Amino acid sequence: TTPKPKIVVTRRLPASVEARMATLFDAQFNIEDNPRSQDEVLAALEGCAVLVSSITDQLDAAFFARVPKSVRLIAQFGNGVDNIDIEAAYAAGLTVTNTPSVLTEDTADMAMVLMLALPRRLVEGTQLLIRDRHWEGWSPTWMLGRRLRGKSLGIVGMGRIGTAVAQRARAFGLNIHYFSRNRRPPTIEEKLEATYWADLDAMVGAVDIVSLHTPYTRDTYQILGAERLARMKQDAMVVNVSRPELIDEEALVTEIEKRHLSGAALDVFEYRQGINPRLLALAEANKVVLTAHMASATLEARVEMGETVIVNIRAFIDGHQPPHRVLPEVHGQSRMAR
Ligand code: 8YV
Repeated sequence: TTPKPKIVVTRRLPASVEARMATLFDAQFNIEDNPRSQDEVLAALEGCAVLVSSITDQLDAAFFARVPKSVRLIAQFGNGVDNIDIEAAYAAGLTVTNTPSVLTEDTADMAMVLMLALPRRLVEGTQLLIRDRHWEGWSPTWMLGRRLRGKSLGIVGMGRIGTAVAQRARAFGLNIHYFSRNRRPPTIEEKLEATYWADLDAMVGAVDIVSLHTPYTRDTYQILGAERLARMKQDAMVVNVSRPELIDEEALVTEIEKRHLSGAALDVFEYRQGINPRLLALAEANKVVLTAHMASATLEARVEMGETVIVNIRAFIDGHQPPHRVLPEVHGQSRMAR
């Protein structure tokens, strides 16, 4: 029998996924689940064919310059691949895959949770009771929020996740607008009752909520920058379940502090140099709702992501085209491409 392919998995995965990987592959797991340095990953990879990476691994050009010759595939556990220099990977003769689709619906659900949480004062309502341990009781003007129905939603990036958000948002009575690299066919636009905008500046200035669903590539860095934020409607709101780098966070904070924007609901924000204290202050004042990169964090999605990684690895090892190959010309230029 041929020996099992050697793989390195950089982070802990659900037990059922690791168990299946252990039967199919000669797998090295990261029992401590600590984010590993590039040197540690490179050392572990010696003689291995596949790296199962995730967002916490920085796989840049320097990494691919040093990656052992035995390594042929980077199988990302995740949809976003902004931690990988895709061009450098292919230039070094490697293939890159990801795990799209299986996290689409859960991520879209979280976008709706966030979109509703702020205007319907979800976090504030809970915190109040925890703080006071007491409630005076209902009154007609108690905790009035604002309704979502009838408002307009501007989706930036109408791919799988953006489309799933549009479907949900329709059911909540929102009017759907979108900007996207690729305009969707008329049948899809009709089904979603979505209005396409070729001009992002114009769309951003016309909607009540801007929600980001584009990957972080070279073209999307701070796609919601200071100028666009300044163009947004009075009392408009921002939702982000994608990547922090899509927003000029300082400018966002300023627009909320100035009471131009009503707030933001963010699953992603800068944290590596510390979470912005002004952002936290706005969260304390219930102008901002923060969750910490949880949009796809369901057990079901994580298991399916693991299964998708396995499907990609097996196809690749068997000499077939892995089903979820990431190609720079389709995905967009990697943010790290020079
Ligand atoms: C994960 C994600 O938390 O898939 C993505 O792009 O952001 C999340 O599903 C993480 O990236 C796993 O690597």
